[in-house]
Amino acid sequence: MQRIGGLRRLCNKNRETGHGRSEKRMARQQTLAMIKPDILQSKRQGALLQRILDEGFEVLAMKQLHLSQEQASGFYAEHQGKPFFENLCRFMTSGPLIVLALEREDAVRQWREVLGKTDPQEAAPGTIRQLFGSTVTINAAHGSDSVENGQRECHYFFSDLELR
Ligand code: IDP
Ligand code: MG
Repeated sequence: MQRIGGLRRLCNKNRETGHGRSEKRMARQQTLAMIKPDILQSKRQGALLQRILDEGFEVLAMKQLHLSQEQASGFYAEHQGKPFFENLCRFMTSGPLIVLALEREDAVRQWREVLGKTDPQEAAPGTIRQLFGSTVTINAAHGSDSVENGQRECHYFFSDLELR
């Protein structure tokens, strides 16, 4: 009993001070991914989901939806007024898409890296947008761009209960 108590205190101490193995661990994060309508239209959502799993992301929650104009423009509110906004919303409402709350260490940065740059022509070889994307608008998938936006965007589509 004594030893177990001592061990627990040591573990807690490491967590507080950042000493020991825990120091090197990145915090687990949640990020929102979307498999965009072009991929469902061409029946490649299975391949894209497999890539997500192969990259080590845990799927916390997932659902297929057909967004309304209101839902799409609400989700992309930060882009309202930009020249591509109308086209973006038209594309995102053109057919069903899949939203996924993903979790892993350093999830936001890792998922953006796997996704590649917004424009598939500029995305690095092997990234999702380079492999699956067509144009700067029709670019296969979405990823949150910060930890804060990851939380906000996951909660746009999922309840607290679904996100554990
Ligand atoms: P991101 O998806 O890489 O974060 P954002 O700048 O947040 O890129 O833009 C949101 C989405 O709007 C992009 O994924 C893409 O579908 C579309 N988009 C962004 N920039 C352009 C553009 O310059 N022309 C056309 N569509 C764009
Ligand atoms: Mg963005």
